[in-house]
Amino acid sequence: MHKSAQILPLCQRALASKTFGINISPRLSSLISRYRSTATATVEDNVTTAQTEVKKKAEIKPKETKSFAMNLFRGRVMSDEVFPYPEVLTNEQKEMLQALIDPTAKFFEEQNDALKNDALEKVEDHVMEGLKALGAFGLQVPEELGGVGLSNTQYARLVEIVGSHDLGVGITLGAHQSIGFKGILLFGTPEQKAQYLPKLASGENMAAYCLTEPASGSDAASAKCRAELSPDGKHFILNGSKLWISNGGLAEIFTVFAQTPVKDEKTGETKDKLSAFIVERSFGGVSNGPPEKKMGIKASNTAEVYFEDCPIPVENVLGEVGGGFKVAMNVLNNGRFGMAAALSGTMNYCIQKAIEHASQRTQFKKKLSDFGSIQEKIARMVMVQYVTESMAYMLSANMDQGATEFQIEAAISKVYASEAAWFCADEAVQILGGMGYMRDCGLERVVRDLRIFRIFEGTNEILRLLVALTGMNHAGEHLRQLQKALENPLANVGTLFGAAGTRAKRMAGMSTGLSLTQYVHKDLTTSADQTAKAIENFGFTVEDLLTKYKKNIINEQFILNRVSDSAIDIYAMVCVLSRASRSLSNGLESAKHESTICQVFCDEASQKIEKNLKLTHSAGSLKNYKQLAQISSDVMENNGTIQEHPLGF
Ligand code: MYA
Repeated sequence: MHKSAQILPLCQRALASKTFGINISPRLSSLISRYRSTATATVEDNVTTAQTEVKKKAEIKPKETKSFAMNLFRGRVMSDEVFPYPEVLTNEQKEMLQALIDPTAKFFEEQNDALKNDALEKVEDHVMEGLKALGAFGLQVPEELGGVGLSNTQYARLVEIVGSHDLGVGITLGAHQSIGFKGILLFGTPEQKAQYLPKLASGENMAAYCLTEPASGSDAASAKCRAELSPDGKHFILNGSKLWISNGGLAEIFTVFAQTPVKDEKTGETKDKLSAFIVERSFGGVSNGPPEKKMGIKASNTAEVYFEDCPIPVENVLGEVGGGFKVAMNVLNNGRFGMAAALSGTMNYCIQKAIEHASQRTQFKKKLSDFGSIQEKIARMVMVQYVTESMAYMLSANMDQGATEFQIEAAISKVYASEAAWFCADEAVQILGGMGYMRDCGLERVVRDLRIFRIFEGTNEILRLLVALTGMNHAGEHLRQLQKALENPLANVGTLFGAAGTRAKRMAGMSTGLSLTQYVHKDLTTSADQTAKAIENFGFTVEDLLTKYKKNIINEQFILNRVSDSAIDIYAMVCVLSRASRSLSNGLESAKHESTICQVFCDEASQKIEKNLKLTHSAGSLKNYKQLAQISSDVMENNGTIQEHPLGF
């Protein structure tokens, strides 16, 4: 019998069981009641306040997306963006990139002195001029507007070089083009682009991205800066201040986010909403504080920026009035691959330092590289660098191919890269020992420079929540659709067939049949199976969590962090599986090495995922989370640690 013929009666019987009390198996009954409770509860939570609105919402079909990460939260594999590992550069683009790589690397080797920039707390003037001459300030600006016209993938390859030499210079360049004027590239009108991009591309004008404020960091939407329309309707008058702005003391052009009163056409009510503006320093009323004294990336300028009755012509609204939050988020989403690429270069630098030392230094009559402890460190550094590189170029390729929903992948790449780079730098210092701790070695600066990467462009804590909640919201919408479909099973055979079949198999302890082997090289079959099992397990865990916590899942940060870590590891597994498979299939010289990295990484990651997913629901871990929260609140209440000193006084 065809499978659909079996499943549909099951669903009908299930519905009948609720309505007419027909006996069905306990397994199936539990299956259906869980469908019902999930979806019903999600809808019912809102019904009390706005019944009709919610009904309307439930009727809206949830979005289908090609994003691998979004689909992961439904326990599904959407292979389009991840298998095979994308190759997006045309021959012409490759040639152009190859022509740029050597001069860029040579420039950094011969002209730039990272330690000197760090000591001076600025990028040396001749370096800035040299970078301008190289076109480094307008890498992604279209050629007709004076830029180099690079794709995201080409840009990634060049910032990787910057990241391997000097993160202070990287932030100066990145704050300018990865986020500073990215809004103009993404949302600017043709007039705004023509007016601003040429001088930004040449480096004549520097740009800065102004989102963070003294009282608004992670909670970006709570910004206090305000822009009110002038009585003649020609200008917005901007007031307020922005904090820790990279290039804040150097920029002429600022992308500024400020609250503006916006009238809701339906209700007639006026509310404050963020709007994005292109602000020129020359408009007047713009000033900045002194350069901040920082732990690292000292060569980059960071300053407070003040706006006092700054008149912004209405033509300088970026996107729509009230649409600033969307602009802000999209700029950040679009910039994060650059950070992953730059940090992949930094990791290469750290690995190089570590292996040079480990191959030369002899202790106990053996080279350091012959000791297992050092071998493990080097191998792990190499693995996380490989993962980061694979993620960065997967993401940049997806963006070049026109992907629009990559916010989870972008957040994952930023989190993974910043933590992997921190690990690499720390291990490199450990391998070099006392020498690594000395300033002249270079690693000391890198460690200081890297610390900020887990904090800015979205803290890793906020991005972990973004990953988990964006994915779970997507999965939740589909669960709601299932509830609707169950109310009219005959008209929704397709929806019910897939979902009920998967769930029923799971309830029976069977695999849902999810497989990745068709996408990977045969040498990586075990890794593919481990990844498929992790995806299946992940999807079921997400569904269980949504069923249990419903919309209150947003308050369960201990659990969301484990969900997010699992999503990060699964995406990492898929990136390396895909890339190593391509290398094997193409017969690359490095294929065997990549395959080994892939196998170890997938094996360890699959164990970590299994553990993390258990930690989302096991009684012991839930108890621990409560106790951890208790410990924290006790200490907060006491305004310090509580225990008596071991000496008793
Ligand atoms: S720049 C400052 C960095 N600051 C941040 O990153 C702020 C972090 N905060 C946030 O991102 C948001 O406030 C969060 C949302 C995420 C907390 N993509 O109700 P909501 C949608 C698309 O969740 P909130 C710096 O550090 C969401 O779906 N959409 O909002 C300089 C919802 O839509 P809808 C998104 O609770 C560093 C709506 O928005 C996203 O208020 C310098 C509301 O969502 C998203 N991401 O908070 C670095 N998020 O209403 C230099 C939310 O339709 C660069 N939404 O359901 C270096 C580069 C490397 C070097 C390069 C070398 C050349």
